[in-house]
Amino acid sequence: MSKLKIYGVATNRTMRTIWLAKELGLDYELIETSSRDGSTKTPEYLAVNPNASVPAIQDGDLIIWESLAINHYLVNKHGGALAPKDDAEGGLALQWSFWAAGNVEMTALDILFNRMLLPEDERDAAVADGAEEKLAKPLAVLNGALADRDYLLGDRFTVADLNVAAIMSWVKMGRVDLSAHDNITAWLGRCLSRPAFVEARGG
Ligand SMILES: N[C@@H](CCC(=O)N[C@@H](CS)C(=O)NCC(=O)O)C(=O)O
Repeated sequence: MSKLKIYGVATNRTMRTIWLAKELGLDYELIETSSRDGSTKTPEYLAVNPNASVPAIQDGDLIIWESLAINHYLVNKHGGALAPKDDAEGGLALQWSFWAAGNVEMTALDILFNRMLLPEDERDAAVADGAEEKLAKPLAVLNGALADRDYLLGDRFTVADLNVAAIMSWVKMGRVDLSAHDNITAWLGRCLSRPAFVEARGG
């Protein structure tokens, strides 16, 4: 069986899949692919992911794109402590992944772009501040969910934590004020201090 191929670069959403692959101890090949050098738009890559975005994986004959779905596939395939142990955990893990993608990700990106990523003269502080206000509700939901537990599904780190924490790392990077959310701060600290995350980010 050929090695798992991960298309992307560690500085974008591909990091989520690299983080998981490292957590699972998978042997993989990172095929550097990025919109920055046009490699997401080659006919070869479009045959892998017609969205011209990363990450994508090829596992044998199977190709999957969408970072969070890739992570659910890999963890379900390889099992271990990060994998849901039954259907209930599987449902809850999906719930948290969809929740983070739908309620946090794009808002966090608005903040990140307008506070850090855009050239300074193109940043709009009002857009970033408005986005931060929009995050108040989902952050309260996440903080509440973590009130009586160390991790989203209970007492162990799972793919649900990995997917949500990867998105929440953008919130932290965007200097969103988390001072009213002690449970999130403690949980994010636990997740982002994991050696596999530190390694995936390049140390
Ligand atoms: N929902 C997709 C989003 C993929 C995505 O937008 N990836 C970015 C990198 S973080 C990308 O490849 N952008 C290139 C482009 O859209 O041209 C996922 O989670 O995988």
